[in-house]
Amino acid sequence: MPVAQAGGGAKKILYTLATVNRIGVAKAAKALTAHNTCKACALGMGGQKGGMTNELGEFPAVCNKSVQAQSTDIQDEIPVEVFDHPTSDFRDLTPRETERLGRLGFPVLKRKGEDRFSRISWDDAMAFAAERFQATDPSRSFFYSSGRSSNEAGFVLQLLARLYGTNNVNNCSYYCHQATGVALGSTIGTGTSTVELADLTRADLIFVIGANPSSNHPRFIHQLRACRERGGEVIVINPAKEPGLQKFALPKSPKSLLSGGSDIASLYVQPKIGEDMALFKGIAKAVLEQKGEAQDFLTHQTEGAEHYIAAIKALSWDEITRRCGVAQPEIEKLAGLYLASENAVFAWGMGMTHHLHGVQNIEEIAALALLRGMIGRPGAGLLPLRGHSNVQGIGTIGVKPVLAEDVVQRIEARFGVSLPEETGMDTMACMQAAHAGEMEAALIMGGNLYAANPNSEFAREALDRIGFKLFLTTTLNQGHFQGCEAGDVLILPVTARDEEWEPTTQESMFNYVRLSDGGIKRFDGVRPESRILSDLGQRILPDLPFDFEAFGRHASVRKAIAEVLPELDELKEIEVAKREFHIKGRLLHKPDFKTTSGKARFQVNSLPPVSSDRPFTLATLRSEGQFNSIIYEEKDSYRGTPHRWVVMMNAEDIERLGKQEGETVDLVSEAGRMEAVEIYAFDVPEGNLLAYYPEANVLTATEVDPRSKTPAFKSVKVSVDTTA
Ligand SMILES: Nc1nc2c(c(=O)[nH]1)N[C@H]1C(S)=C(S)[C@@H](COP(=O)(O)OP(=O)(O)OC[C@H]3O[C@@H](n4cnc5c(=O)[nH]c(N)nc54)[C@H](O)[C@@H]3O)O[C@H]1N2
Ligand SMILES: Nc1nc2c(c(=O)[nH]1)N[C@H]1C(S)=C(S)[C@@H](COP(=O)(O)OP(=O)(O)OC[C@H]3O[C@@H](n4cnc5c(=O)[nH]c(N)nc54)[C@H](O)[C@@H]3O)O[C@H]1N2
Ligand SMILES: [Mo]
Repeated sequence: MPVAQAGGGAKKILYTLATVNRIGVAKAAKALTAHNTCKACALGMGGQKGGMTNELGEFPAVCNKSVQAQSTDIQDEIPVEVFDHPTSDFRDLTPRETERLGRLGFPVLKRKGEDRFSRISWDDAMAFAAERFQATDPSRSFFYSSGRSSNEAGFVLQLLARLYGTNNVNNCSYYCHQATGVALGSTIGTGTSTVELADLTRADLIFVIGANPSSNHPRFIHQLRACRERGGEVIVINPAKEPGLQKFALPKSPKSLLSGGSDIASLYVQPKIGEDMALFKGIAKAVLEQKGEAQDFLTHQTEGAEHYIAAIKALSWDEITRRCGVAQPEIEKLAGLYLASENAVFAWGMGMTHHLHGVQNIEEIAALALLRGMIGRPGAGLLPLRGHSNVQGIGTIGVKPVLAEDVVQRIEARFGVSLPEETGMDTMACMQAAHAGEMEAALIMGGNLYAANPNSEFAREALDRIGFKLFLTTTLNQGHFQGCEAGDVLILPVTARDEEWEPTTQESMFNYVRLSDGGIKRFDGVRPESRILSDLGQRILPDLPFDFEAFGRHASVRKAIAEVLPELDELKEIEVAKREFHIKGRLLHKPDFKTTSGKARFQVNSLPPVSSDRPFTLATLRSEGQFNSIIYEEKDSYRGTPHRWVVMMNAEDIERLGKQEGETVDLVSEAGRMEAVEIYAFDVPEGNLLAYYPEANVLTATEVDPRSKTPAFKSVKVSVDTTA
């Protein structure tokens, strides 16, 4: 078993220094101190308070994730000679090498039947795109966005799609936090965090469930550390013993560096992958046995508590412990910490959403919080740890297949138009339709739909069957080259957030809207997404009662958003007032739930079915050196894995398979096979495996959670072939 090493600390400082050196100190300093929201996670750093400050105006330290994110943006332009190579040469590159080609500085087109991309002018590119969309039946098209684009670009994207004639509009949250939105809707009536950053400073207990913030939300670690320092507790629930969640060396704190790291988790509980629901029910059972429920709150502020409590009582300790693999005394210890807390915050990530029962997982978290009245007061509540820096904003402003009825009415009244009535499709439904040959055109704004998708072979085939793909991107990725043979593919280069010609806005995971100044000029040939979309709209929608070109200007877009979404009213003034704000009606400091009855609802769920198809359950996850499909470093400096082609496994399982660390095996699932992956011993429950995303998407399946339409990226049934 490898020795667990403290994350963060000296290594990170060295890494930051090395990255900054590579990209030039002056360039990096400008990128990091300008007033723009950080491009990495959704914690919401930066904005008007300055490059590296949070929403409380604190300036904690440089986050190396921000440096990483900037490092790809401030690369040089890709030389035009590179496009002399056929697309097959690009497919030979690793994701890291593809990203490291540089920034795309001009439009490139590859026509059906051709084997390479060539440079074309902006005018020809826009004319080509318009012609292709005009020749397509809108119901045979879809519009996808990742979560890095601005609110302004997102709003224009969805309006363009709907006026063109389709509701097939979606974003990466269908592969991310959609289960959260559904579960919070069914329990508390809103879909996002109930707490703001300031609430975290008042919490005396923070749960970190199915998330690895040491790599993915490093700034959140500061909050956890601060909670411990004031005597509070941090409970981690994660099958994998993540080194960075046990101890973390804060680069800012010399004391924590010298002593080898500060404690993060007070208690680290390791349920089996996919079996958290049993654990949550066990905690509730222990709370009830101690008569620790908030009776008054349950009676006056909630409904359905009696059914939930009856179901918990009916579930035996035997079944609970057998399913989750955590012993009763440990569950009782955990419940004891919960019972002792006055303000508990429940934070969670992809370990909760990436299952066929993702929605149920989160309904159980909500129930556990409601049981002790932990939602609807300051210092306590629910905190989904969001992914992309503006994924929440992209959803808020309507890049989703179904808009609320009142929003549709306001758009129709405001613009004098009528929107399509067919129900739009989620991301996987669009990919399935593409695979069935039913998609003629797709507009893909940011992201990497190939690498993000489960079952890579299916994804490649699906993308290849789309007649015309229009990509808007800053850098190239494998998603532009995998499945690019059969159709026409046009790639347009866009400005990064800090290069936008006009200010843009983003929404953090705390429902806080921030303003980014933009304005840095690095390349001549790139254009803002909103300009490209408004140009396209003007070309394909010449008969509108208004001029679509106005949507290339962000002040007009923000005015339109504020009129359509009254909770974003302050957006109208944000550029002038420079006043960032919380979206109305989201934070719950009082128990006024947004359900029809005004009460929070308990949902009763039975435990997920047990599948015995294959002996192992594999979770795919992120390493320290990546941002989703963008790979910065092959090794994982927290977990100690030397490269990405590894499977992390319990030491007993390695022995049982007659293998040793460092030897290789094949992983086999219904979807595919990962060959010759190196075994790496790791502290996970027996029968559980971990491997890195996106490489392991060769193994994941396209089946989705029926309620959130999210694939089970974290519970893949696999066999281990030792004969390879
Ligand atoms: N640097 C960096 N920052 C990022 C990203 C990045 O790639 N790099 N990605 C961004 C995005 S889009 C997102 S969505 C977030 C993702 O942030 P996280 O949610 O932290 O992402 P993952 O690494 O996929 O998985 C997190 C944890 O889930 C655990 N897990 C797996 N299965 C289970 C289970 O069944 N139960 C429980 N309790 N835990 C389980 C894994 O062991 C792992 O520690 O981060 C965002 N921030
Ligand atoms: N097996 C497995 N699969 C997963 C996951 C998992 O944990 N396991 N996680 C899922 C999750 S949570 C998510 S969110 C998805 C991620 O899905 P996506 O958001 O679709 O993918 P990313 O890898 O984040 O996209 C990176 C690309 O975005 C582009 N880009 C970067 N910055 C900008 C910009 O400013 N503007 C524009 N237009 N483009 C830009 C670049 O081309 C870059 O290569 O993957 C999902 N897939
Ligand atoms: Mo995500």
